[in-house]
Amino acid sequence: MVVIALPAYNEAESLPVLLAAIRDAMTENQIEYRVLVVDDGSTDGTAKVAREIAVHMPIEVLEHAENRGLGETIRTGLLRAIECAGDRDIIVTMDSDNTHTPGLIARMVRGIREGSDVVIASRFRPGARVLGVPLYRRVLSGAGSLVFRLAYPTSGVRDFTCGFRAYRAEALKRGFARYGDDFVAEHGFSCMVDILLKLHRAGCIITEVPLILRYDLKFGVSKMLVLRTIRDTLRLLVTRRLGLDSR
Ligand SMILES: Nc1nc2c(ncn2[C@@H]2O[C@H](COP(=O)(O)OP(=O)(O)O)[C@@H](O)[C@H]2O)c(=O)[nH]1
Ligand SMILES: [Mg+2]
Repeated sequence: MVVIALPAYNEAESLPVLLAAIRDAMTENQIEYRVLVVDDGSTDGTAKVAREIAVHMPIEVLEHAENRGLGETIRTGLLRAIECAGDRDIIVTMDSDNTHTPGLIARMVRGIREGSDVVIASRFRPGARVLGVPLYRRVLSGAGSLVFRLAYPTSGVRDFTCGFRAYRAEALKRGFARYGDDFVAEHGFSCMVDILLKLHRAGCIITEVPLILRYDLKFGVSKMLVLRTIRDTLRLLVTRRLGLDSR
């Protein structure tokens, strides 16, 4: 089974489109699945929309009473996902803004079955395409990739920050067993790097498949706080690189 955890903050508009695309992709590929929508204190009825669609689809809705940020939302989703998942199952995270194509999940699942513990949908592999992303964001993610590849060479990884990933459930279970809630210690968008560096340290095999990022189909504006994400990510990089955290 594949458990798809969707962090969602004010995504009432995009969820119906994304969830229908997930259902189609899973049906086409005959993949047994369930979706966990984690509503992070949205004010636009995100949870209500998700519950309505749950009548037709295997969806569970989790709710934070108030907005707590992407890190805690990912943590809530992953913790629930490892509860539902057996060791052989696969846990996928993706953005809820309709920019990540669920059709790629089948390939990511195959990557796990072929021996990876983590498969990243990557903007930096041959065949990847990035549509509709503003230039400054492309420069930023390119620079992020370069800095991490130089400072923290991680076999198989070029895209450290993308939110679209598949994990072997057993690898995430080991991560939470080792670090507890601190497995996802970062509160903001830097949580994606945080998780990856910890899984790498735990000896996970990480590979990538090319992503076609459809930012041109995005509903609403980006919720990433650019300066805060740069600051958090650099701090994380320096702390890890200098070994200031012992784990
Ligand atoms: N839980 C939570 N999720 C958020 C928050 N901000 C953004 N998200 C979600 O994180 C994902 C990434 O945000 P998005 O706006 O797509 O960022 P971008 O793709 O980098 O421009 C989406 O699924 C959002 O709904 C937040 O404050 N809390
Ligand atoms: Mg997005």
